[in-house]
Amino acid sequence: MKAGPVYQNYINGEWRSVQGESEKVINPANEKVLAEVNLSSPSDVDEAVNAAKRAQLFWKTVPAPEKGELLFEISQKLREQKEELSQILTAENGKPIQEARGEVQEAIDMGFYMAGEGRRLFGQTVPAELPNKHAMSIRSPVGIAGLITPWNFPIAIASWKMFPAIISGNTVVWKPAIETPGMADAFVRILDECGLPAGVVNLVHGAGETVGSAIVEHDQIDIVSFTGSTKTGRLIASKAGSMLKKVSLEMGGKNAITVMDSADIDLAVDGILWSSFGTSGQRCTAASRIIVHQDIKTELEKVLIKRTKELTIGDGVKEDTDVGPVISRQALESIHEYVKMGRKEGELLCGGRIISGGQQGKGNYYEPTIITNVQPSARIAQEEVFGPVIAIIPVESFDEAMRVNNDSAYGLSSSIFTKDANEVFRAMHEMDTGIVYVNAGTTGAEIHLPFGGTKKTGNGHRDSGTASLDVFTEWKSVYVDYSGKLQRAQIDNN
Ligand code: UN1
Repeated sequence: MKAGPVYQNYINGEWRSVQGESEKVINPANEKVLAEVNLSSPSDVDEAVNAAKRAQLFWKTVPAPEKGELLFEISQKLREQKEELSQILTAENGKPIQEARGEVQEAIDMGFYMAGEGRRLFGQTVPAELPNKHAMSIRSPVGIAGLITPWNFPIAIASWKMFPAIISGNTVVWKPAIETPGMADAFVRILDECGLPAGVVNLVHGAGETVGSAIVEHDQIDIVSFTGSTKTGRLIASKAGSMLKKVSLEMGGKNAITVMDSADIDLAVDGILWSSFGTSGQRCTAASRIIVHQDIKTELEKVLIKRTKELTIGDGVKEDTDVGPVISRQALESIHEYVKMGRKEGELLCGGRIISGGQQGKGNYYEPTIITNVQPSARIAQEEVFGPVIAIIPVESFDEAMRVNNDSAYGLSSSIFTKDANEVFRAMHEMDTGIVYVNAGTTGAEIHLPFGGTKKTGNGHRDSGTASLDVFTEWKSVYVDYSGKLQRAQIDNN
């Protein structure tokens, strides 16, 4: 059998293999080895940081519209290679090919969007308090950005961080997830082919505990942007906090879809299937709680069970697959443990089994699972499962639905299905998450709006949208006094 590729570091514009160990990259659909990845060491991270440091001196002086031209070319190249990139994504991550194409499209969109920002990067010009004085705010780069990104959206989330970082003059040390190094490799090859100057983006591979920590703890890294688990985010926050670094965190979710009594039931079921079982529930935005008005609960459950059983589960390379595998054997087992616990906290309506029976080589498939009559405080309704599992929570009123929606440690995305206009506006204001959908599921954020959440989902920052420029820039206030005399602010100068 032909050996797969061995993914390397990319430091200062050169591909380098490192001395350390390698790890296998596994296709979750069939558990075959796709490739190997060279694990970097803290000294590789140090080299990457030094390369980024040198490159930043030059990169910050390149006019942003010129950087935008380059981003435009990169985005065009991503578009040309959309199909190849999508195939790599499905092989490594398992998501159905249609979804993989959607994810690559997000990266393309983010590239074009940030290319345009090269001609904006707005600050503000405001009146000064004193005569003959000009006051304005401008953006300047934070410096060296350490990006730590997850396997569930290995190119979209990377693009949400990478493009705003580089358009605004930062340079980057990127550690993608160990499960999806091929996607990162392909992305960086495109940056390289398009002529991104050496050192502007550097790629290292490895585990969070070693390579991730080396990035976070490096004193030359000025900002860390992380998407991943709340547990890891907490560690990063405390380390970065004690080093007084800027840190942007995007973490867990326990997102709910509320279905009110006026809702179009078929539409709500479409929304639930896509948001809960699409991507095998492995989105931060996935819906894992369904809050249902009791008057339509029986009807909704009937349609939902029927439609869930019709889903096609299998290898994501097939065009008609609705639900692919989950990322790993370990994930499969963790999901199953949650379902065992959930069955005690509610009533199983369908699913609940490891399809491959846990047999090695059969792929990591889990049945889409519905558990009903769950209390809002149950663990299955409070903890992130990150799999195709939903808990149905019955409610008696809109007010109760809002209370249950907000009864979560997390705050990423919420959705409501209703035909009542007052409920639409009330939900928009009362749902306490960073993203709210009306008559659509909890997934499907667009890249030109801020992406992120409240409470334990994040730390107040946002990915994508112009909000991401606030993460990767510092505000600088500039005062130009052209009066020819010393004017003292806040003091009577007459
Ligand atoms: C994620 O799950 O972390 O809104 C990202 C969505 C996608 C991105 C999800 N556009 O579901």
